[in-house]
Amino acid sequence: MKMTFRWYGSKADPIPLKYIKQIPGMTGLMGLLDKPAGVDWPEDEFRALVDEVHAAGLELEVIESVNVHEDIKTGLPTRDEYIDNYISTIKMLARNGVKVIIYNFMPVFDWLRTDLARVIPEDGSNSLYFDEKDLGAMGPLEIVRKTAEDSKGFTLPGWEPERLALLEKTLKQYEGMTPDDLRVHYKYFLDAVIPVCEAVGVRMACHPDDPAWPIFGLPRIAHSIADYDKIVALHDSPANTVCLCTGSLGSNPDNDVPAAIRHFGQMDRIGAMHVRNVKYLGHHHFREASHLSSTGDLDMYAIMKAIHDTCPDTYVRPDHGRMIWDEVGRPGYGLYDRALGAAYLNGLWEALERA
Ligand SMILES: [Mn+2]
Repeated sequence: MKMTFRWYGSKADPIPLKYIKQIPGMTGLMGLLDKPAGVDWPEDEFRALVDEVHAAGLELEVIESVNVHEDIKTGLPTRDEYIDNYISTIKMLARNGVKVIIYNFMPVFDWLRTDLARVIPEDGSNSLYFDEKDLGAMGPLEIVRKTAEDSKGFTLPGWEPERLALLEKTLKQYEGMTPDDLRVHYKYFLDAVIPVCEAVGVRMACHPDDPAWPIFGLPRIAHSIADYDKIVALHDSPANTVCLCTGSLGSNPDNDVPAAIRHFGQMDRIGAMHVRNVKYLGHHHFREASHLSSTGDLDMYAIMKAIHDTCPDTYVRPDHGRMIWDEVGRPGYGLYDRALGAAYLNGLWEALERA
């Protein structure tokens, strides 16, 4: 297991790399470049990021948010140009030491919350929160406006302004599209990129829908074991893998998260893990909890044991944390609670190693 940390780059992230390096057991980052979907990432810019990360004594083997352009997801004729750019980016990342690319194939919204800073009554910290009842009154355009207002000035992954500017047009393109239609477009994409990944030694890892059920009538195809069975079958290859995010899949109590890890771990189809805990508050109603099992509803020991038993060499990062100790930062991506989460997960791992 390689313990890693998401980092937005020195211009966009208030957390210095040396703080991340000081978290015990931290080996590297799940990094990203803030680029619009569809562009071919510039190598000089990426190389500079790699050099900066290496200079801090950390690795950069996992990259997140190489976003898939909506024209690919909706199957437009213009998709081939964007797929060519994606392939060029895969090759560039591989040349610069990247082993895993985390992405998603979600229409329009890659994650959704109704409150980015809901106070947790027990201790006064706050975390990301979702209640479908609150969403009921809001359409997609209103939730976008609210999320932007609540983001404290930070850009949020999946909520990039250029993507959202086209929201109305994009939503129209999905009208009438079924999950099967979306999978046809997905297969076209995978058939193009996975052979390239095999050739250059990179694994694609698909992040689940978050929350793990359909929203706004959009087709969503990555929120259960059955969904992922279909995804890995679209193009059967060790390079076509799952980014198993326990908090995203676990937002739906119907998903048995440790069983999902075992299932895809045994198949060698887990490219990376996001590990966090969720507290259920009702139907389609939850908040994010600290990583400690007893503060939420996921069994974090069972999750780490499933990783230990079936995919012990994978990359793990503590996913979203709460905001604690009056930290001001990007919702979900503060330093303190994620550092506590990493320490706790590393503690579980040490116990599993010694048992
Ligand atoms: Mn995640």
